[in-house]
Amino acid sequence: MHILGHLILLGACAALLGQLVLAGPVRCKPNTTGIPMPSDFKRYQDTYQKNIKASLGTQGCTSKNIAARKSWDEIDDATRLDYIRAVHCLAAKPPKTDRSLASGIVNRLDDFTYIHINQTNIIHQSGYLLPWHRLFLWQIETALRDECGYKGYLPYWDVPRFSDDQTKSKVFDGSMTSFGGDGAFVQHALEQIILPGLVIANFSLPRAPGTGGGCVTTGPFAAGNFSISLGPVAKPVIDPTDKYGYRANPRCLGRDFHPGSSKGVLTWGNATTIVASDSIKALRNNVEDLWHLNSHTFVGLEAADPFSTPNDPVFYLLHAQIDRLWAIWQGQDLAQRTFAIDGNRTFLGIPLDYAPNVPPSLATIEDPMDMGLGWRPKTKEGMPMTEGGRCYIYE
Ligand SMILES: [Cu+2]
Repeated sequence: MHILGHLILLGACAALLGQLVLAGPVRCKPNTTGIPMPSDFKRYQDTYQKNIKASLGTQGCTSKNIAARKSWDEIDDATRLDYIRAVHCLAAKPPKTDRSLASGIVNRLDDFTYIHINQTNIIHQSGYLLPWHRLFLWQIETALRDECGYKGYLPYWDVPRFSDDQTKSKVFDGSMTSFGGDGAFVQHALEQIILPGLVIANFSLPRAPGTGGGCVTTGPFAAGNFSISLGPVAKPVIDPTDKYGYRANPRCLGRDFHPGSSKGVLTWGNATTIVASDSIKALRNNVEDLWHLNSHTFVGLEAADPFSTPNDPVFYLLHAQIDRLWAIWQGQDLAQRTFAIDGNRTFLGIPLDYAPNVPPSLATIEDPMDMGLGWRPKTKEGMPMTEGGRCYIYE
């Protein structure tokens, strides 16, 4: 896989050099593509970056060691290939989770998918959404670097830049330096998928058919290059003997792009509304209503299963974009906003049928969160970007 990748990198740069001999100065760097960032969003981003930089130096995070998380479209092919190589490396490593918890766990990536499934009804449509996923992203970034030698930091999918057509992004252009494209087209209809675990029986969400529905056929995560095991969990019919999809179910990675969830929806306008939110309540509602669900729905199928969604490796770039929006919002006023929390302790405040001791009341920053493998940090540990081992800025 990585040998092929290097050949493609050399090929792409050589082709570029060949053209440039005729056409102008040599540049093996990607260009800024897509819909340009509007000046109002840029103002919020500039303020965030300025305030973060001004806050550095007291907690071991300095202007010298701060990590820059960049757009997948703005990093170079060597970094993209290194990231993809490291994801495959985690997929080839044994898991750390006790398999008696979920017999379908086969590799190190499944440790992440497992705890996400296990915590889904607590960490979505709740007060923990943003801090839990912030620590989750940091954990995979650390695993990619420390266990698989990835040299860069977690990239983000610059969703609003490509809201008109996400296949124009290097994230989804189908090349070996992307996450591949859509799934193969399979005729399918709208379904209601049931979310298990909530005391409201058969609580379901609609899932509209998109332009794919089958296996990803291009790129490094296409069928044959990559497989997944846990889930799916949210389905039209739940199997009571395997309610959370913990049994092995080896299969290809499927997608079902839904352009209607992106075009006119995942726009710079809505991104600006999110970072301009005037309270934590507005921020959380805007993130959930304008962005979070829609970005999962755009990718579709495995990525749109609220439980086992990390099965799609693009999950981490999708959530880095959400983490970036929260970071920019926090960065407008770090003193007032870093530890702001809003929301319940469970999905929409609905009690859970398996955890009667998790009260559906309001979440606090002192509440512990379960990150898996025995790590139970307080919610407030998942909030600053430059403390407690976290040290990063979105560029
Ligand atoms: Cu999630």
